[in-house]
Amino acid sequence: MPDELFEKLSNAVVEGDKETAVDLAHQALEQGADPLSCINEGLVKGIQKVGVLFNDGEYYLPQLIIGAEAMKVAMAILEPELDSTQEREVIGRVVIGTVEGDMHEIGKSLVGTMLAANGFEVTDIGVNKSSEEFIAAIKDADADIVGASALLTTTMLYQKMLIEALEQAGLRERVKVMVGGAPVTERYANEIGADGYAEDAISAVDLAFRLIDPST
Ligand code: B1M
Repeated sequence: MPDELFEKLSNAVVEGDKETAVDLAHQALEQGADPLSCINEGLVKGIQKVGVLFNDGEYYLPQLIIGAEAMKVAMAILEPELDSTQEREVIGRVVIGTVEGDMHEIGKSLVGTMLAANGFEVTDIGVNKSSEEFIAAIKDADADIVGASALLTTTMLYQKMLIEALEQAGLRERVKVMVGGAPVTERYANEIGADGYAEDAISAVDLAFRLIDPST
């Protein structure tokens, strides 16, 4: 029975079916299923499959978004039920946000959700965040990685300013910086001294793994 339930949860994410994902998460808890296994064997498998389909060109952004959303709503039901003794192994702590002056949140949230789905502890500080707000969150979360998203050519500059602010705050050695967003390029990331650039949410997860452990 649990195997069947896990498969259904996985399928709900693959199909981006939020309603079914929510129903199944409730059903799982009612039936006494282990919430951690529901996440790892159901939702994570589903979002990984979505990632593969996206990489293979069978899925496009909309499917990636609705898959991540279906995962997010089911996670919101299952996560509070996890015993403190069975917390998932945390790969690393990430603070993510959209930079100052920029209200675009969809891509940033998708990256955050995908990182969380892959075992990172993610603090999403939202949009239009100043360097000071990023820095306060990095300190609060004791973050290993900070992710700055920018969707406007006019706000990309704030990714550079964040790196400068981290240097001034003496945090640059302690925290890896990853940047992304539609106008951002690998070249720009190198120019401003970021540790990495990711084009999309799937490569952001790969990058985060590499930033935590360069041998992966
Ligand atoms: Co705006 N907008 N927008 N917008 N908007 C763009 C970005 C634009 C390209 C549209 C256009 O003109 N073709 C253009 C920017 C032009 C430029 O600067 N070169 C633009 C503009 C001009 C504006 C306004 C100035 C419009 C106006 O008011 N005159 C205004 C600015 C407001 C502000 O921020 N101050 C504005 C407002 C808005 C809305 C609020 C209406 C809305 C955002 C709603 C929301 O987020 N809640 C909006 C939208 C929806 C878009 C488009 C249409 C779609 C953006 C999106 O969500 N894409 C966008 C056009 C486009 O991108 N084609 C556009 C889907 C999302 C999944 O992709 O965000 O790229 P994306 O994220 C990807 C990758 O980039 C990457 O992974 C994600 C997933 O694969 N990624 C990262 C993103 N962040 C990452 C971080 C990482 C790693 C990877 O590490 C940390």
